[in-house]
Amino acid sequence: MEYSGNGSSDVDSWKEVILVYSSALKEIGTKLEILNDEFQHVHQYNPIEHIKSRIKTSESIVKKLKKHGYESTIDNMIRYINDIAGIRIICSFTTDIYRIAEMLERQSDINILSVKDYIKRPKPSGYKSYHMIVSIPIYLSEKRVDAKVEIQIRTVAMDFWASLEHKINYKFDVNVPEHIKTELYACAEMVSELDAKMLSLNEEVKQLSLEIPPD
Ligand code: 0O2
Repeated sequence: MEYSGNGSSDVDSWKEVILVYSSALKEIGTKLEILNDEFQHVHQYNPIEHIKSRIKTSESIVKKLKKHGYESTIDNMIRYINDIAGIRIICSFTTDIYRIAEMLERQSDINILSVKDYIKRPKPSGYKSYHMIVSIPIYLSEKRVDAKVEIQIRTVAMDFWASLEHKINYKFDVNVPEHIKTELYACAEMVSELDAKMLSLNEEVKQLSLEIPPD
């Protein structure tokens, strides 16, 4: 059953919404920790550098609803805002991104609702990241509800770029001067080059360590 709020007073509904989405973040967070630990056990390597999660602020939710022309109601936020619960997974290499996405896709209780691959098709700004909207069952005392979570997977370098670009957009209230946009786009290209270089270097080192016999 898709989560649709509890129909009681606004304050109670809001508390339940936060509880459900926080639980969804915990569930996905635990799954990721398990995958990372198991990967370390099998391959002696951690694909995940770190994870950040957050519940979208009520102000940002209202702003987004307004932007899309919806009234600010609890029903509308559950139905139309896909990133009330958001989790960001930061990895070292682009190959890790697809590895993590595949590991999540294989989990039978995670339902993939949509995927946007901004690595294969970057945004005009230069933004790169792999986005998934998933839903996950949450078992409350008297019902099971499915809560949506936005998962963003990106490399350390992509994350560095996105954080700065986000700060710049905020500072200029989206009216970013053209020359800064151009510079940012050029930096995004450098990020791609750096990611590709680091990946090939790592592959080469892996190959060399395979060739070196142990003592
Ligand atoms: P915040 O403050 O990070 O939560 P949507 O509007 O989400 O329904 P959209 O725009 O198609 O639909 O979703 P998309 O493209 O998957 O982007 C969702 C999130 O990705 C954004 O959330 C940002 O976190 C991030 N993002 C997308 N494009 C850019 C970009 O050009 N630069 C940066 N720095 N981040 C981006 P919010 O809600 O916009 O913001």
